[in-house]
Amino acid sequence: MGKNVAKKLIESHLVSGDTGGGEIAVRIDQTLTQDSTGTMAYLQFEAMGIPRVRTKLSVAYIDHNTLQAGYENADDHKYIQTAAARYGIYFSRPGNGICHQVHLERFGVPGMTLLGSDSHTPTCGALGMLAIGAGGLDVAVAMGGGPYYLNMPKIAAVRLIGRLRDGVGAKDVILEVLRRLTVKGGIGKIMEYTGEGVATLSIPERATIANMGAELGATTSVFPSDGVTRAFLKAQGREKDFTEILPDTPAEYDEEITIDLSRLEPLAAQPHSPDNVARIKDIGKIKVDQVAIGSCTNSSLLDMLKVARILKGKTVHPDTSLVIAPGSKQVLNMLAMSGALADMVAAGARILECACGPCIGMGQSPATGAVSVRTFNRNFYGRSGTESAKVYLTGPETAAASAINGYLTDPLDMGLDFSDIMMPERFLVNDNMITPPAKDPDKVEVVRGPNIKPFPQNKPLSGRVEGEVLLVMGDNITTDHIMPSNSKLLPYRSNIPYLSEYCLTPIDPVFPGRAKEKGGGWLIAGENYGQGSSREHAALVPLYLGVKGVIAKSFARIHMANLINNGLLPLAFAESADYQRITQGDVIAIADIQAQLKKGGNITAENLTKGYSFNLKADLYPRQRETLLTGGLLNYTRISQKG
Ligand code: MIC
Ligand code: SF4
Repeated sequence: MGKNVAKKLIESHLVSGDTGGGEIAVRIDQTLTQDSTGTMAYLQFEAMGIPRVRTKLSVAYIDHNTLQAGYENADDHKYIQTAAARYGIYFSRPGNGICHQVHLERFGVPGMTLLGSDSHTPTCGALGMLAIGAGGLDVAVAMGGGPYYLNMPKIAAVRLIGRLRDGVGAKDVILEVLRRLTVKGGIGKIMEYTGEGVATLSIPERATIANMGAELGATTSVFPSDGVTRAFLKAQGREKDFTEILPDTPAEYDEEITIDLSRLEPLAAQPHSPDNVARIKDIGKIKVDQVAIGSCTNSSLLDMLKVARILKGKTVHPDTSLVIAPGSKQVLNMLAMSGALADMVAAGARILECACGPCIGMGQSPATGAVSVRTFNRNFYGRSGTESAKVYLTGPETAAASAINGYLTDPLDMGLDFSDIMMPERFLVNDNMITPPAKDPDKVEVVRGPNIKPFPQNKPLSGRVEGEVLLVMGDNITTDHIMPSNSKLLPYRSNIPYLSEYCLTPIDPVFPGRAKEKGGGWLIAGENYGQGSSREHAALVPLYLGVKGVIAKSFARIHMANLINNGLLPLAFAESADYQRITQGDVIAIADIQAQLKKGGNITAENLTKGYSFNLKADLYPRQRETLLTGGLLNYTRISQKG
């Protein structure tokens, strides 16, 4: 059996380890950051003392914190802009678009690796890249030329057959995968799309699917780089970046599912999880108060042209608000030139700037108890900024049709014909909002506004680790629970003391006060703790509050790495029944952590309050154990650099 695409990409970048399994390290060609994680990533890069990035290309995007309700966001933008100029990084100015959409259009290169401080970085897997989301510190290390360490994933094939019908889109493909596999189904895996159906999907459609692989918990998703990829790059004026990367025939996969595109129907993820998927038909004609179209999942030109077609000559329902955020300046500019933007405006759509916007709660919070239909990728509880809102995730066709009718509408009932909506032969290429790094970096002063506070750093781990259980949580806790993000909190991503006042408050409003009063302690959780965003703040803020570690049934990949990188213990129950025995307030102690971590294998912990001991799995590689013992990745990197 031959090799699949994912294995080819990994092998061509392998620095250490073995693709048969275990920990591997890959060389990183490109990095991306956005502004809500970027400030911290550049502060960490600066703390490493490296004068200039050592990647082939690094790009800093401004797309998340664009609601400038005070000086804070603008100060962060200035810091990132000046740091980018000084350290050799391209700077995508606010207004230029959402990082993943712009990177796909202007920078992604088949065959290369990309590490981004955002969980949806896998979007560029659509181009045949190995694109992985990580915490800011991992990205900082990659900018400094260090490899990225990960557990060798299993490669799961998603075999596509048939062709999508008009009205059924790429979003329905990934919602179907989520329906079958759930938000835990991709953990430890790369999802590789293969089969004859792949050739029927354009690059933006592939990008929608790769993007939302993040919601499966997958390490990344990849598509082959084929004739469709070449045509897309050519239309972007970048044909020279094309290399063909196909799976061998036949290629070997660890597992496989098949999806018949021609049989898919319009789907929606119902509140409050991306895997709570049902057919639009089965959910029924519920009243829709708000429709939001955009985000890194569904904001391409093709998506927008379909939306404009549905809106043309109609008026948005009087009881429904429709907002549209095109994904990039290129998309918006082309919509304007084609007249499609005029159709949207005429129908009553409220056009937002090319940014994440409502996807991360930056404005457009729905009314109390409202139903909001969004083309986004996450509908976690409270993420829209309105806790009582019910958010449904759909494709753009369903969203636009529902905005017109005022109720959830199956686009198949609209008799749509998109046969004339095609990928353009040439996109409008105008990179005037991308600033190259300074030629004379020594002359650039990095500007730090008053909102930029030092970040907490851990100390080496030793002796006895003891503390109270501060909170016991259930399964699938998201980083939006641990460190909520909304228009009020996003401006403080470089101010950990301020953010700490909101840590875990969606679960327990008095958590921060208790953590401080007890002088820190332990967090207890069920399966898949820390799913969702790559935000390192979900580790930095607990660290600031004195949390020593998290004991869970299992962890989401990026969050587990963020805990280790910041010197917080991620330990798993050896017996899941032990989870039931722990209650808030119990005192848990681990004797001689250094010796226990060094010896490998299970760690023994004691519940001093209830008087029993129990085993914890430390599923960690030697490098991760060392990182924890030195108090996190920054200390570890400094020591290994000296070393
Ligand atoms: C998200 O979609 O949750 C974000 C905001 O893009 C995050 C990054 C962040 O928290 O800053 C992500 O997905 O990594
Ligand atoms: Fe931005 Fe939303 Fe995409 Fe995150 S998921 S990068 S907030 S558009």
